[in-house]
Order: sequence, then C-alpha cells, then structure tokens
Amino acid sequence: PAIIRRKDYAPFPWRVPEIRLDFDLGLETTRVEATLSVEPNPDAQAADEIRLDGDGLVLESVSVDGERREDWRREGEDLIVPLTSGKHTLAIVTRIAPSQNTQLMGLYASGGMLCTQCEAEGFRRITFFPDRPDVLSVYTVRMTGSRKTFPVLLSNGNPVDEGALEDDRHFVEWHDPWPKPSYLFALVAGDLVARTDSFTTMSGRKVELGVWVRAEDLPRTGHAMESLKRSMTWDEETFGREYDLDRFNIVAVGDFNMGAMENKGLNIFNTKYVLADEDTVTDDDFDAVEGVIGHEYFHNWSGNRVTCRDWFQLSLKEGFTVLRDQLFSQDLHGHAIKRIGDVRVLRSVQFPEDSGPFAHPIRPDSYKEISNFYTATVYNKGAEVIRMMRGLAGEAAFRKGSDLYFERHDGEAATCEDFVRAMEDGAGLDLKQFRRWYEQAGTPQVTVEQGHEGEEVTLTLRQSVPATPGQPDKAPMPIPLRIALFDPASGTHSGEELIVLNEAEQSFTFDGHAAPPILSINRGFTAPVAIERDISRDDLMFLAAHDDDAFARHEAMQELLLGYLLGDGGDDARDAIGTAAGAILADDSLDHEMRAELLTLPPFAYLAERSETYDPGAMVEKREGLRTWLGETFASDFVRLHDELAGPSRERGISGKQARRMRSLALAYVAAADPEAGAARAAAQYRAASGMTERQGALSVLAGLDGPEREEALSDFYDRFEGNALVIDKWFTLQAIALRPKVLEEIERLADHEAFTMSNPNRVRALYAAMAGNPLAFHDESGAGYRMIADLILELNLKNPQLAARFVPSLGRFRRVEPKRSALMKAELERISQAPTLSRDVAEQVSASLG
Ligand code: DPP
Ligand code: ZN
Repeated sequence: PAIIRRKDYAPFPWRVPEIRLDFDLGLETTRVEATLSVEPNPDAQAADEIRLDGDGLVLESVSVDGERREDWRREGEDLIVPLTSGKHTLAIVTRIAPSQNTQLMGLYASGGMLCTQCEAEGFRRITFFPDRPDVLSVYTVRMTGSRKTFPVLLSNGNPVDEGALEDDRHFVEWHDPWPKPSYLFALVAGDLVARTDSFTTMSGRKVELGVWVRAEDLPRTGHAMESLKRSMTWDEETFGREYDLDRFNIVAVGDFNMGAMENKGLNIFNTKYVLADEDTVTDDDFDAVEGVIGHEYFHNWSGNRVTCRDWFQLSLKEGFTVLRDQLFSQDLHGHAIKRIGDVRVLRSVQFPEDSGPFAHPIRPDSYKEISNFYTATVYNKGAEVIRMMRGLAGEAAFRKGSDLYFERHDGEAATCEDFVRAMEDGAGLDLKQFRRWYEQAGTPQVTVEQGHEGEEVTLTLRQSVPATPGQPDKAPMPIPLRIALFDPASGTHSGEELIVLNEAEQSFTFDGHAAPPILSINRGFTAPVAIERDISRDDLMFLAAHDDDAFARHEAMQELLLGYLLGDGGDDARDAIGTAAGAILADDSLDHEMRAELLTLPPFAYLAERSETYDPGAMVEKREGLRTWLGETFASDFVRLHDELAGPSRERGISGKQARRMRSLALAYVAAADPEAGAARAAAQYRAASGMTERQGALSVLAGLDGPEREEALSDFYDRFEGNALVIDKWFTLQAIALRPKVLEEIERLADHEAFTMSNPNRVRALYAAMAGNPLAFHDESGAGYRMIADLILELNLKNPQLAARFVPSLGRFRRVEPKRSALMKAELERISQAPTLSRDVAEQVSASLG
C-alpha cells in the first residue's frame, strides 16, 4: 500500500460548501443520492476535474448541473469527473449494502438498526466525496424508510421536516447549520427509545437532550444523561465552551469498533459507554461511562468547531480532548487517584508502544492506514504533552491560550502547529524547543544524580530519547519536573519547585540543606518520562510513608515493588516492601481507595516494559509469589478489612466506592495466601453482593482458583445475566484473564461457547484482548497462545480489518521476550505476512512489527 506523508499536504482544489444527502434506507440495500455544490478553492491550484474518494460503492449515475454525464472515470476506487472552472451542482447516486458491511465503517446494520461510523475514512463507503477533514460542508439529510423497521430517524443538527408516505413509509429531514468535515456525519435509523432531558446553557439557550437505546435498555441510561449534563456544565465553567445546537443526541450501538464517536450533535456510542446501573456495571465502569461521555461532548469544540486539517493532526483534537476528559474526571472525583490511574495506563500501554516497532510521534510523519494511528501515543501521550504546556503556563495562562486557540480557529481545519502558536501567544510561553515533543517518538529517559556539599545540594540530570524506527538521533526536549527536597530529620520540605531540564545534561543547585535531602521527583507526573536514579531503599520507604504528594507517595511504593520484582530482589528488598505495606495498612490518614492503590502491584505489561528482555512465566511467578507473601504476612489485616468493609460499615461514613475497592483487594490477598479461605470468602461476597462491583470483585478472585465455588459462581453469573451482552462480556473476560495453569484450554472452550461470536467487537475483545493480556495464556510455552492470536488476526483480517490490526502489537513485542518464545512469536507474524490478501490495516502493522 502507498505511504501517505505529512509533508505532501496540499489543499483540495474544490470547495463543497453544501451537500444534500437523500437516503432510501434498507437493511439489505440503501440508495444514496448525494447533491454537492462545488466551487474552485481559491487557496488551491485550479483543476479541470474533481476526484472523489469511494470504497465499495455501486455507482448508478452522475450528473452535473442537472445533466446526466458519462465522461467520468474510475481510478481504483476513486471517481473522477471532468469539471470546468466555476460553480457546479454534482449529483451522484450510489447503492450500498449495510447488512454486508462487516467492517463496521460507513453505514452498517447492528441489531436490526442502521448506524454510521465515518471517522476516519468511512464516509467514502456511503457516497463518493472528498473524504478528508479539510473539506467542510453544510449538510442537509433526508432519510426515507419503513416506519415499522425505522420508526426513529436521526442525523446531525436539527430536524426540519417530517412526513408520512405511501406503504407505511415515512421521512425525516435534518439540517446541520455548522459546516463540518465528512467524518462527523452520522445517521441512525431504528426502533429506539430515548431518555430525554434538557440543559440550559450559560447564555440561557435551552438544549433538548436525548439518550437513545433499545427499549429494554432504557432503565440503564440515567447515569449517561447525568454525565452529559455534568460535562456541559464543566466545559462552560472550565473552558468557557457553550453548546451550539438546539439538540444533542447520544445513541448506543451494540456493534462498534471504538468506544464512541463525536459526530456533530449526534454522538454514537458503544453500549459499553452508555449503559450503567449498579446491578450490571462496576464503580470503574460508571466512571468510564462518565469519562467517555465527557470526552465525546468536549469534542464539540476541540474537534468539531475546530477540526483537523489532515489526519496527521489527529492529536490536535484527541490529545487535547483526552486531557480535557482527564481534568473533568479529576475535578469530579479527586486528583490523585485519577492521575495514578491515567499514568498506569500510559505506562502499560503507551510506553510499550513508544519502545516498540510501531513507535511514532504524537504527530506522525507518514502512514499507510490512518486507523492504525488511533493509538495511546496520539491520545494519551498527546494529552501528556498538552498537560506539560498547562504545567509550564499555569492554569490561568493556559486558559488564555485555549481561549485564543478557539477564537482564532473556530470554523477551521487546524494543525498542531496552530495550537502551539495559540499557546505561545495566548499563554505567553516560548515553545520553540518544546515542539520536539510533536516531532520525536520514544519515551525520554532521565537519570538523576544527587550531590551534597556543605549546605548545597546539586542535582545533575541527563536526558536521552531512545532511537525509534526512522528516528535514529534525537535532540533534547524540555522536561518539566516538579520536585521537593525532604529533610530527613523533620520529614518535611520547604516547598515544591518546578525545574525544567532543557539540555542533554544540566545541573540544578539548592541551598540550605544541612543534611542530604530525600528527593521526590516528577511529582504528579509532570512529564511523561522514565526516571532512573540511585535512591536507597530507606529513602523510598520514607517517601512511601510520608510524601505529601499522593502521586509521588504511590510512585515510591511502586519503585519499591519494581525494585524487588525486577531486581535480584532478595529477602531484604521484600522485607522493605513488607515494612512499607505495614505502615500503609496502619496509616489512619489514608482513605481506603488510596490505601488500595498503594497496595496494588504493578501491572504485568509495565513490568515487561521495564525489562530489557523477560521470561513471562518467571515474571508471573515472582509477582504472584509476592502477592502470596504479602497476603500471608498481613493475613489478619486483610481478613479484618474484608470483614469490616462489608455492607453495613459503609453507612458509617466510609464512601461505598472506597470501601468496595479496598475490600476486593483484601479478598485477593486473602485468596493468594490461603486459597481455601479465599474461596469461601469470595463465594460469600459473591452471594451477598449488592451490586456488580462486589460481584465482579468476588468472581475475579474465584475465577483464578480451583474448586466447586468457582464453577458454581461462574454458572450462576452466566444464568443470572444471560442476554445482557455487556455482562456476558465480563463473564468471558474474567475467565480469560485468570492466572491459571490451564487457562489456554479454557479459552479454547470459551471460543466454542454458543455465546461467543466473531461479529461483535466487544465480545471479541472480551475474550481475545483479555487473553492477549494474560501472560500465562498468551505466552504459553507451547506457542499455542501466539497461534491463537495469529489465527484470530487472519480470520478478522478482511471481515473487520480495524479490529484485526489491534491484535498485532501483542505479537510485535517479540524482541523483548526470551529467545525461545520470541522465535515462536516472530514465526506467527511471518505466517500472517504470507496470507494471500492482507488488509491495509494488518499489512502495515505486521510489516512494522517485522521491521
Ligand atoms: N474520535 C473518536 C474519539 O476518540 C474515536 N473514533 O472520541
Ligand atoms: Zn476522541
């Protein structure tokens, strides 16, 4: 496939100020009549033809200015129509087959309804069009269809007309006054019901809100609606952003490749991020729903009102919007826990990407298939980069920068460079060197050396950015680090400082320290870097017990854990962890959520990331061994917590969410130390569970054990929730992530289960993404786990290329795994590469992986 490069950008020769779409809707066949008003783009080179993107369309007719034309031609999937200069009306009729659309891009059928997904390049699967984000049009959409099959007909903007037709058919027409790129177009047709509400904006306009679902799901939409209203309020208060249409609709769809999509005025969501009630989702799921609703809503400004010039600028909207949703959740639920969780995701998903064969800058330079670049790097590291600007500017100046950005570029298709410039001008920052964060891939490594003479402390910091594919040499980047120097005697510090490491090597001196202080660095994770330093175990234990920055305190505990898990880690290292854990258990100033965070072991993916090469089996053994040891050492504490934090005590002032979090962690430690006692307690917790958080907490422990309690609970869970797709997804996942010796065989059986289907992305991920993250399953010594994922990729390759490609990176990490397994992984990648027809998505990922 062809390589698309950022430097080759050229504006489209034509503008398309208006488009009218007429849909004659059917699940099997849909007819689309597109009427485009086109005119030469004064900012581009003149052309004597117009080239329109298409993909899988059946073309019926082309007319220009009302006259049928036959002088068009096709080049590959593109349609090219000769056009003299000046304004024209172009009418194109196509046919598509939504039921056959297994890629879930464009217009497709899901559970008897029709819906769309157009980002990034799905609109070309609906009609021929310049399917690129810098072509903005005002859309008018008329949908006609059977009233029985499609009683509800939704599109972007506001409804302007509707009526009855012969044969029990009807139509609805929508108009969206805001010019938008084709990727933000959406249509939904089906038998849906809505929870409705309204919101009055800061200027006093009333907006009608709707959350549309299948009738049986209506009772589970309350949280989504509340989350939407909270998002609207927050964006007004925090970023001064007001909603701009009379309606805002969200539709939940069961078959969806991504989490959700920010189509103008008509967000389409994976059901997973809409439906929530206490019986069927966990506390974390509630927060995820709220976060994704916020994210998509915030796109209305960061993405829709200001969109992207081309797909290389994806982080312009995604990095910024992820930051906005993170800040939203932080404001609602507390800063520290959210930050710890976000950094955990960054380190276990984005760091491996940045050190692997698919490493790319947050603003990539080239791609073959843009779907492959909806990555943790573009999204999460992108958010970290903008968060650094916010840290450098301060909140008030950052707001001035974002205000200027929105004001300057409203209605435009902008670039990352535009954003940076608005931040320089509005926030008063000099970001000349900072721009390297957009250019260079790889996680910077920072080493810290600490010297002490007289009363003076010297910190010598060195940075290096590792070589990544296509980028052998890197230049130093500005790295803002918030630090504090603790006086070991008093246990306090005299204030935080923000230091910025600009050079490859730089020293910072601090006066007034009679004794060598204990350094707390990168507090709050002010920079997305890896810190290497010589710090004594005692100092880490001090910080794990006393650091007044909750993130840094957690970090110190993680460093202690990593030191043991990745080092030669003798008994001393383990004892230090024991001492720190004992202090955490005894510290009454902690809430239970933070206590649980501090006692949570680092994720396997992050352990792997921190090792040059690793033996997955040995790594699991060591990690689980530590869990058992901690469970044994603090057996009575964990038993006590598990008892005390049961139902009734919550009414005595401990927040339910915090109590549930700690209680399930305590249960896991009890079970690690004493499987029999753990199984009995887990079974009791399962039976008495008042909601899904406790039920899932118990079942996840049981799923990792043997015995009758396990089988009983699993089958009860299945029977209780049969028919509820999202909960049955949990049932698959809990079994697939279990750290059991025979888990791979169990996963094979689950793949044959009647409730398993390859047609539903959530179900595929519930089983196979879970399996790919389970080191005992994926890294089974036989290589059968690798084969299973390779077979999956080949099966999904043409059916749903986007979904297929997501599974390649797990195999792509073969260089980091011990030699025997590494060879087996690589062989599977080679097998995939030899398939007769590879989708662009899979081909790009596999060839990058094989390098
Ligand atoms: N643009 C979507 C989102 O991240 C992804 N398709 O919100
Ligand atoms: Zn987004």
